[in-house]
Amino acid sequence: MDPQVYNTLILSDLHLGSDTSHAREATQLLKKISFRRLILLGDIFADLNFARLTKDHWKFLGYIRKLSNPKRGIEVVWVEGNHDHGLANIMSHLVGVRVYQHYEWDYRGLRHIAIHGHQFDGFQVNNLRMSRLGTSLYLQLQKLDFKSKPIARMIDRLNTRWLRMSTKVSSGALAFARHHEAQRIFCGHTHEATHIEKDGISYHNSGGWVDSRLTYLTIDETGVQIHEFNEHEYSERVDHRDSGEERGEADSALADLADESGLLEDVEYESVGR
Ligand SMILES: [Mn+2]
Repeated sequence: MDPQVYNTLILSDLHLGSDTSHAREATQLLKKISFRRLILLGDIFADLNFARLTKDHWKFLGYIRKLSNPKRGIEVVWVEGNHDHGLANIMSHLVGVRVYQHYEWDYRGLRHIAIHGHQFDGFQVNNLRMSRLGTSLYLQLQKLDFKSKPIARMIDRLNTRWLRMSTKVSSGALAFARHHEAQRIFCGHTHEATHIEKDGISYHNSGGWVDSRLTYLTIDETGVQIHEFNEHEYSERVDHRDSGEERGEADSALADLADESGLLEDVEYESVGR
């Protein structure tokens, strides 16, 4: 086991409920590495449809609940994303994690801010409903034949918009950090792990867990690092660990969460009516 204990681990954009969510790998990562603070930097959920959550998705949530047990001494923070909006508040009760719009902390004399990043993407803020519709359309398209030319062109256009968005988010975030006198700012939302330094402020994006690159950020005394999760590195160890007591605990947490999800369905209907 990696003896290193990171001060902070940041991951975002897991999109639980989407076919492309790598929840199993994300749980493997959380079990493998050690950290004092975990920041779930938004869009942990793809949408409000809990029926889409698979067993692996519930296991991830069960493990988050385990980590947030005060006995573990780990601070678990959930920062709302655009897909999480409203939902994160409900999940905080089920998973026992505090939810923030943006989270600020000091480490080694530097002010840090974690914010999902949709706040800097004009399209998302002004067209939240449109954006949700776009997401579900995109999820449907992923299941279709990409060789079909009109669809391939549409995906290309979406990707182009995504690239423009990435620049908007980084410049917006850097301005936000300057305004709040922070030296480091962390975002997700773009699904593109990246690092930019400008005028003494560093911007890091944690990428996501829905594409081919599964990425996360760590902070320790040596600085901020972007990592790429490599499944092969983990598979043997995880197979060995995924047995006995660990599994029993995860399953009972899962059963509890699944029980309570009946309640979540009612909340979902209520909020859709508004
Ligand atoms: Mn987002």
